[in-house]
Amino acid sequence: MTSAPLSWRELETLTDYQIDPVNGPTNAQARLRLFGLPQADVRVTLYRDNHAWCPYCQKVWLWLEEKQIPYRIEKVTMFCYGEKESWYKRLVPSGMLPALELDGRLITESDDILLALELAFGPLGQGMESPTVLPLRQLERLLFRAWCSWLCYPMVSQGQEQRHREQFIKVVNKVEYALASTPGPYFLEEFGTADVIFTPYVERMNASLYYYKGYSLREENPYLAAWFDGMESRPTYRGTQSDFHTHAHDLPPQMGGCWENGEPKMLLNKNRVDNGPWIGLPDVGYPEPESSRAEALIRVIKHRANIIRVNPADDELFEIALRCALTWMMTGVVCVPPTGSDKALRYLRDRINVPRDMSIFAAKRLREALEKTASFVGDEQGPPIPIKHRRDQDPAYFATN
Ligand SMILES: N[C@@H](CCC(=O)N[C@@H](CS)C(=O)NCC(=O)O)C(=O)O
Repeated sequence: MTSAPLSWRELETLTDYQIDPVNGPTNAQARLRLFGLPQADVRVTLYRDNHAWCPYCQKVWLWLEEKQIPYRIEKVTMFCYGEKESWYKRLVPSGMLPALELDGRLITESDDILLALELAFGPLGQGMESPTVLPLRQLERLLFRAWCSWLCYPMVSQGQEQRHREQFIKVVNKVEYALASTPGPYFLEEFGTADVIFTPYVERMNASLYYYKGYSLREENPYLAAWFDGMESRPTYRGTQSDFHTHAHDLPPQMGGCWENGEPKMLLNKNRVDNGPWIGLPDVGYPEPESSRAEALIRVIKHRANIIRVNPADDELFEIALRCALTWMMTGVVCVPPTGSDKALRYLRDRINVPRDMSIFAAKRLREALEKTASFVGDEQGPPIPIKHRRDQDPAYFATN
C-alpha cells in the first residue's frame, strides 16, 4: 500500500535532534568552539576547508578538539570545489590549507602549526619532536608514499599491481608491529600526537583501498582494527570522521586520480559503497546512535531549499520525492515518488558529504532512504560524480552552515 508523503511541517515534528555546536561534541558545522570557556579566551583561528575534507586540516582540527583549546573556524573553498575566496588569497597567497592564527601570528604547514600550538598550550601526550614520536612520523610518511604508489598511478601489468600491493602491505606490517608493541590500542602507551598524525591518511587508506583495490585495511590487520576502535571511542574523532562513500569520491580530484584494479572483490566493494547497503561497511565500528535518522532529517530540513534548487530535476517533482524518502526514513511508510524521480534521488544520495553535512550513521540512513525510495520507480542513476573536480559540490551553491 502506498501513502502520501508527510508535509515539511509534519516531518519537523519527527525530530528534536540538536547539539550545541560551540560547547557540545566535535562537529563540522561550528564556527566557534569554546568548550565552556569565555569567548575572551580565544587565541586561535583555524582556516579550514569548507568540506571538512582536507587531511592536513583534520590533523590540526583533531588536535585542538583533544586539547579543548577555544578557537574560531574560518572556512575556505578548496580549488577543485570552486573559487578560492580572495580574502584568503591575500592572507595565504598559495591558497593552501590549513592555516592558523595564534595571538595574531599566521602559521601555515600543518606540522609547523602543531609545533606552534605545542609551544603555546603544551603537547598532546608525547610531543611532535619527542624521540618516541619522530620515528612514528617517519613511518606515517612511508605508509603514505606506499599508498600513493599503489593507488594513484595506472598499473600497466598484473605484476606491477601485485608489487605495489606487496610493498604497501610490507609497510602496513611495520605499522602493525609498532601498534603491537604498546599495551593499549594507540601508537604509544597514551593517546597523543602520534595518533593524530596517522588519523587522516589511515582513514583515507581504509576507504580508498576498499573501494579501488578490494583491500580492507581495517578488517585485515588486527592492530589497526584495534586502533580504529580506540579512535572511535573518542567523541573528538567521531566528529571529524568521514565515510567510505565521501572519501572514495573526494579523493580522485585531490590525488590526481585513483586507479581501480578491476578484481572481483574490488567490484563488489565498489558496488556496495555506491549503492548500499551502507550499514555494516567497515568505515565505522561503533554501534549506531539512536539519533541517526533524526539528525539526517534535521539537516535536510535546514538545507532543503538549496538541496532542491541544485538538484538537476524539476523542483516540484524532486520536492515530493524528497518528502517520500524522508517519510520512509522516519516512519517506514512506503510513499511511491513521482515517475522519473529515481535519478534525482540518487543524485542527492551521491552528494551527501560526511562529516560536512552530517555524521556517518545519519548519512548512511539518508542514503538508504533515498536509494530505497528511488528503487520504487526505477533504476536510473544520477549524473556521474566528476573525477577531475568536484564543482558539483561548490559551497557557493549552499548556505555556509
Ligand atoms: N604540507 C602542507 C600540505 C597542505 C595541503 O596539501 N593542503 C591542500 C589540501 S589537503 C590544499 O590546501 N590545497 C589547495 C586547495 O585544494 O585549495 C601541510 O602539511 O599543511
